[in-house]
Amino acid sequence: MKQIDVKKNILQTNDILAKENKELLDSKGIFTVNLLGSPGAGKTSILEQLIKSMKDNVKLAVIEGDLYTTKDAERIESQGVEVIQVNTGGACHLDALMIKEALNNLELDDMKFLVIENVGNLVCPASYDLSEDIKITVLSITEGNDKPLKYPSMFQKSEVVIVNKMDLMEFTNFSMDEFYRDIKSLRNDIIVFEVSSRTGEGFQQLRDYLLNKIKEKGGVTNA
Ligand SMILES: Nc1nc2c(ncn2[C@@H]2O[C@H](COP(=O)(O)OP(=O)(O)O)[C@@H](O)[C@H]2O)c(=O)[nH]1
Ligand SMILES: [Mg+2]
Repeated sequence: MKQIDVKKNILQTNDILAKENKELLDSKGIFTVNLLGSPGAGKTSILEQLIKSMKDNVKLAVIEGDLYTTKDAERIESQGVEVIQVNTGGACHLDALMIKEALNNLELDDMKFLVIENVGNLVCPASYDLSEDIKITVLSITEGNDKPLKYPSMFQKSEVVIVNKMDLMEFTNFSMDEFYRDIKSLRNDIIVFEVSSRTGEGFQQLRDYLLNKIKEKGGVTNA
């Protein structure tokens, strides 16, 4: 009996396309982030804060992944930043082919920073390389302490985790001690930023970290 491992084939094809995208992005010196997290964790809100404080320093663009709507892309566009909406038609993640098509529609010259907001989901997007330099997962404290250990793959693959909604700490039973213990057990070298996209707390450090990464990749910033 012949058996075909569809998942393996799909992932291999994805990796080939992701490599091609990466070569293009590297040749242009574009630092690329794959932004991950549950629906409602605050991915778009974090992007809005970052764009506000970075768009004068560096030419950036956003690829917005969503099941059906253009709501997030409209939020980004209203800040005057180039954005491409990718609707997955119900699929739970973006893939490298979608990114390839988005890149064909973006003005890449002079661009130095690209953020891909993935579909809100803590499981499927972790398996798909989108040609990013780093993965950043957003965890809001209202989601509870159990999420990193329940969804380990996404956190293990992320260079950075942003703990969002710190302004709501007094209304939750979230424990930062427990969070650090769990997250370090999954990935000891993970970098953590504690922020609130409501108050702006913690964004200076996150912005400095990203600007540094953009500079390392060759992007000129006037920050
Ligand atoms: N209190 C509070 N609410 C937040 C914060 N960040 C996002 N939100 C709210 O959480 C909801 C989901 O945010 P959104 O950015 O759309 O999440 P996404 O689905 O991950 O992109 C919205 O109602 C935001 O206003 C935060 O730091 N504090
Ligand atoms: Mg969003």
